[in-house]
Amino acid sequence: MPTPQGPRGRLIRRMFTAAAAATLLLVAALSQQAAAAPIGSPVQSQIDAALAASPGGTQINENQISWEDGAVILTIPLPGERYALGPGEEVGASGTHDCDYTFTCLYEHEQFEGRRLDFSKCGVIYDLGNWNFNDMASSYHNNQSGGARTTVYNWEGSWVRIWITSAAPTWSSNVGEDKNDIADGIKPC
Ligand SMILES: [Ca+2]
Repeated sequence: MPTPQGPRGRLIRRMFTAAAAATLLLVAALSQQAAAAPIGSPVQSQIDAALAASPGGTQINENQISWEDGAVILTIPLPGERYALGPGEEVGASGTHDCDYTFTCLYEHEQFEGRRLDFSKCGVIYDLGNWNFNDMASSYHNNQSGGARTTVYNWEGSWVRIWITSAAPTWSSNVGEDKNDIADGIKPC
């Protein structure tokens, strides 16, 4: 979150205490997130928004979109569900790292909750902003074949690595406070 620049920024900094400024930043962050993925909005409207934001996708069922012939799949939790589950997927007892074999997945929230993005193509860095998923990833599951490792990046004018997974299969239910909600790019393998 950049600090306000210029005369208006200096005025703002004078006007508010550090605590008030922190609150403003939090509100701005929350409203930015709400704009990207309206909480509680119908699944189909989220699907429509994702299709519009990232052309070339195909809705493959009620709550999933596929791009690049299935190399990228977005799954949106169904109403009342904390987990993004595709057809036939079930929730484990205490959260579930449920990325399909040969894919590496990012989850919107810790404990593998919220929207899920699945990737399976090597050699490219995907911009998570294409799926309104920048600054959101909180947990992951790398379930690719052959011990592949996934690299995740923050955008700081260039791609800056924030984590690389262990050899698949591997997962994290919580990437940690310093890495939470900052990822902007992923190199699946
Ligand atoms: Ca970021």
